[in-house]
Amino acid sequence: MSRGALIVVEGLDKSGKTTQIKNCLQILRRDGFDVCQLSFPDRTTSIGQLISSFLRGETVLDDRVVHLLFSANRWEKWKEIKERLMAGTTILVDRYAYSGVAYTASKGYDWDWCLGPDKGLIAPDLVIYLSASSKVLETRSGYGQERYENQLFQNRVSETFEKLVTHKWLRISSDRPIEEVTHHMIPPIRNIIDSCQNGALPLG
Ligand code: T5A
Ligand code: NA
Repeated sequence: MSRGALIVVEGLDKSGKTTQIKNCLQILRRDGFDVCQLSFPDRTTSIGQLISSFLRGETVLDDRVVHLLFSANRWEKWKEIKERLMAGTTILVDRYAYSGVAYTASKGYDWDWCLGPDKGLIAPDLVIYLSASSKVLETRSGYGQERYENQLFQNRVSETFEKLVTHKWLRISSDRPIEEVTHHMIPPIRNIIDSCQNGALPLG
């Protein structure tokens, strides 16, 4: 039985991750691929609700507590992710451990400490980084409603993301029409699904 691919989409707030994953799912399903979506934070769990309330500014929590909650929120999906991949389903994930490091390290916390809690999570087969300047993103609808959505902090997060980007990441500019971004995402996603199905990539 061939496994599915774990594909992560990262980027600053309002870079279009949710929009792009929705479009990609639609196209891939139309073409017969077995694909599903997960998002982090997953606000539906009790841990996710704590995070959501913090992001909306309704709860005050120590930054380190929040960091650990974000990580716990991924760990509570670990088993489900593994089972779905093994069953052959490809998962498109809206943010993952990279966001965890990028946002907390941008507040000045120790890099290794930030990495620690997520160690052992399943490694993605592909990370797509949707890049755009914080100036562009600021104009997108809904911007500014949650805690980290201000240019000063987003610029710092952007610099921290740059430290996480490796040659294996695919950087796609999201400062262009939605359909154009989708058009650039589909071929590499198809390639990685193929590689996983023919066993070229072991589960990380
Ligand atoms: N966080 C997250 C941490 O601190 N640690 C962690 O471990 C994790 C996982 C919430 C916050 O939590 C932080 C990061 C975040 O600050 P979230 O729920 O993913 O994380 O919040 P956002 O990133 O803000 O997610 P959004 O859903 O709000 O933004 P998206 O998904 O990037 O953007 P999207 O697709 O909703 O688009 C936003 C708007 O822009 C338009 C869309 O139509 C929409 O109106 N748009 C475009 N407009 C023009 N051109 C394009 N190409 C466009 N693409 C989208
Ligand atoms: Na946000």
